[in-house]
Amino acid sequence: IGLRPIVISTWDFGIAANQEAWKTLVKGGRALDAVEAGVKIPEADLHNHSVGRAGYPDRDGHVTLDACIMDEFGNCGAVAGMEDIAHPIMVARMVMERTPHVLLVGEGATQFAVENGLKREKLLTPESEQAWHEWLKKNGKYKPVINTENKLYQQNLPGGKNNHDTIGMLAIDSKGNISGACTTSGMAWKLHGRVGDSPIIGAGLYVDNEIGGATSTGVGEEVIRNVGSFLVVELMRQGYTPQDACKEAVNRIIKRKPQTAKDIQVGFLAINKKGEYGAYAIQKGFTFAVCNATQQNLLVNGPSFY
Ligand code: SD4
Repeated sequence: IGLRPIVISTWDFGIAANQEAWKTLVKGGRALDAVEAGVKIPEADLHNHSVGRAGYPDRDGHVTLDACIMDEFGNCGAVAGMEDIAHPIMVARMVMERTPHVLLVGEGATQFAVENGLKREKLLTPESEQAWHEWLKKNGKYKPVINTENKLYQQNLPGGKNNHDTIGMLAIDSKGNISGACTTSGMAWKLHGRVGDSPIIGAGLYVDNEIGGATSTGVGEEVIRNVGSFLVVELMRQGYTPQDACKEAVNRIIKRKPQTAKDIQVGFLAINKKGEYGAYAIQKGFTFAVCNATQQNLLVNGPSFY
């Protein structure tokens, strides 16, 4: 704790993502480049059905991707409900650096990505399509399930031990600058057009280079309602430790909707300027990965309310 550079990210697929980010950080590179490179690993992973390519589709069979990125200057970019582009985090960064805008959605985001050199391609894999057909046969109604992508992953890939969900990543580089990235295919079987917290600056991700950064995973609606990641950073500004800030943000969600909160998962992950980190979730089972000069693949079980 307290060591910089450092990179942390949500869930156990964060270990591999952190190691990729570390390659940039250890060379003295910028945190922004590190988080972009890091989250591209789960975006490309075909075994991962909740981020990027091979993500589970929405109710109507469309794979729609959400991502955002934020740097040490407060620059930010995002895409939401984007189809047919394998690396939404790259597009989010292009929105940040090449347009006067923050958020592009749907076909406009895809067009912008293509104009900027990315390939339009099919992201729905036969495996994900089959899982969708099975879901349609079974119930065909959308209802959030705690750590849902994780359970679906394990059902669909026997022997798969990993948790798989949205990846949120926060890094501090050797200059002490902070950046963050967040990318997801959103809740599996969501309504077409539904956008969660992950591409919303302040909800799924927030960075303030003076204070720290925060990111979230779980049912995005509850995170948006409470402007979760912004709240966590503001609490750290008031002196909360990263873990206490995450805990207070989770408590707000529970207090506002206790009946809903019982049945859903939301987890926050945060880091402060000193490189201290912490997390807190509504339900058990929220893990996060830490990588710095002394430990490359630490996996921590986040504390939880229940
Ligand atoms: C969303 N927060 O779209 C994301 C997805 C997620 O567990 O993290 N699911 O709401």
